[in-house]
Amino acid sequence: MPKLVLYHAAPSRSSIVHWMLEELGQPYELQMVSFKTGENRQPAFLAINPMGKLPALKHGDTVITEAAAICTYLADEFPQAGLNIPVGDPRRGTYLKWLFFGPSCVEPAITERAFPRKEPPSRTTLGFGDFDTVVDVLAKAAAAASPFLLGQKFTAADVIIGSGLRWGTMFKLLPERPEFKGYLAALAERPALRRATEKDVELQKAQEQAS
Ligand SMILES: N[C@@H](CCC(=O)N[C@@H](CS)C(=O)NCC(=O)O)C(=O)O
Repeated sequence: MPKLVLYHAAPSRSSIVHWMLEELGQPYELQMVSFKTGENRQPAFLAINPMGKLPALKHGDTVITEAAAICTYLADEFPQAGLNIPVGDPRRGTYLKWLFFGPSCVEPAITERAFPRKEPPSRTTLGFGDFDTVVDVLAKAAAAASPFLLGQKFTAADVIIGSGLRWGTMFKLLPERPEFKGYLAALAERPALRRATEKDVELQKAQEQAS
C-alpha cells in the first residue's frame, strides 16, 4: 500500500490534516518541517510544495497540498472510513459547499479581522463577502448541526469547518456566538481530535527543544 506522509509543524494548518489522518485510521508518517530554521523555504521542501507552506501530503508518488484539498482527497481515497459523501449522494453538494467554504470564506474572513485593511474593500469583490455574514452563516450552520454539519455522519467537512471555528474562537478572531457551543463541544468529543491535539503538544515541545 502506498505510504501516507504528512509534512507537518505543530501547531499549524497541517494540524487540520493531522486530525483528519487520525479520523482516517490508516497508518501514516509525520515528516516534521521547521519554520524556525526556514526548512519550508529550502529547495528540498519547495520541490514538494513550491508555495513553501504546510500542510503537504504525500501518498505514494502523489503530492497534495492545501488542507481542504488534502482532506477531500483522503475522504474519497479511503471511503471505508466513512468521512466522505460519495458522488451520486444528494448530500454531496452541501458537503462540498462546506469543504470549500472553509478556505474560501472562513479563512479569509478571519485573516481580514486579524489584519484589517486601511480601505475597506467592497463586499462584492471579496469572495467571502464580509466578516459578519460569514459569522452569521457559520452560526446558522452550527445551530443546525445535529450534531455534525451533515447530521449524524461526521465528515471531512467537519474537519475543515471545525478547525476554522476552533482556531478562530481560540484566538478570539471569531466571536463566541452561543450557536457555536454545541457544535464545538461535539467536535471536542472526537477521540481522533484529542489524539492529534495531544500528539501536537508533544511534537511542539520536541521541536522547541531541538531548535
Ligand atoms: N492555503 C494553505 C495555507 C497554508 C499555510 O499558510 N500554512 C502556514 C502554516 S499555518 C505556513 O506554511 N506558513 C509558512 C510560510 O508561509 O512560510 C492551506 O490551506 O493549506
